[in-house]
Amino acid sequence: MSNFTAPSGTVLSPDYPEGYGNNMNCVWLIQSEPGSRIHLAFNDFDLEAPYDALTVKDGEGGEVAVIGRFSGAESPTHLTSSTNTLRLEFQADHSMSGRGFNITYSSFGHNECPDPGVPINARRFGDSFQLGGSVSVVCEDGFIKTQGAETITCQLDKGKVMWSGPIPKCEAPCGGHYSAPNGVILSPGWPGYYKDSLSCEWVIEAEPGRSIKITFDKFQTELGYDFLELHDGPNLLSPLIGSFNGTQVPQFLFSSSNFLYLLFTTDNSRSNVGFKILYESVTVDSYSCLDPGIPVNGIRYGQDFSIGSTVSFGCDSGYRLSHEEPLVCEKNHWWSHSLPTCDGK
Ligand SMILES: [Ca+2]
Ligand SMILES: [Ca+2]
Repeated sequence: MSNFTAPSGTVLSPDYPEGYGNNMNCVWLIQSEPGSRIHLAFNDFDLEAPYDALTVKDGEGGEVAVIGRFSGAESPTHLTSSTNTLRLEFQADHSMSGRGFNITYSSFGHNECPDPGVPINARRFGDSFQLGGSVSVVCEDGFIKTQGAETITCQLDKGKVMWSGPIPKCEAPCGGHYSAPNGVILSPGWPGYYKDSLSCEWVIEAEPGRSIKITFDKFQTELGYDFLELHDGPNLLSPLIGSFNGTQVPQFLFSSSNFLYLLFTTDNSRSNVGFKILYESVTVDSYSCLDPGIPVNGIRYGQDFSIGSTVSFGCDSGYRLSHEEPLVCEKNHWWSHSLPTCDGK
């Protein structure tokens, strides 16, 4: 049994995150100042379901309430006690283990709310956690709020001081319709790995008469199984610009119209970091094509992008061009072919 009496700290399962042992029976007792309460934030949680479990008990002596029993990957993100004593009991059976858990606790006063921390992928404004205080959370570019309101207020609710709603959470969405002049599209789960069996659609819309420029800031998917398709128009029926997987993407791409459609599909196993794509609405020059870009691990011959001109490409040693045809800037301001890639030999 371990005792914690500091105002804040971290509780880790044995050997976290390598996996705990078998036949475990561990107890952590957290005690804060009389009159204060304790807040738990579950940063990571993975136990063998349903055989290994963590039970959280609130109180001491004769008045102990079980406020949660958790197994598998199912844990709340936050938990708050009503008393100044929390008891965490962890039991593991005779075989198999998960990653374990990483929980941080902090104590807070009678007339305050627990420190909500700074949610990941977000910025927090305000640091008054006292009764009547409020904090706001704004998601970083590319993320949307999937839980909680933008502003939470520390208030009295049924005799208990608590936040007016759940602590906001910002996540990268699976799809959406974007019409800002510029922005970011992230694979769901970013900056972590994306999930299996996804089918996410994004539509980027610029003002009529403008084009959309896409820049690949980061791209890595499971080679041969997880694809990002780009179509030159508003939907799946629009002409295909390219279907990308692995790490081979052009530096950037342009739409010929004011719409761009993106479809990300993943199969049922193995994932990767995914992608970070920047988009911006640009004006097309009426006498030329847009910069076609340069393949990763390659070079371009030719700087003239006016209608009728030609550019060609080469690759660094060890790489081979996916196609040899030069690109010709056609009358519709669109290159005759897609940008070749340089593939490892
Ligand atoms: Ca087990
Ligand atoms: Ca996959």
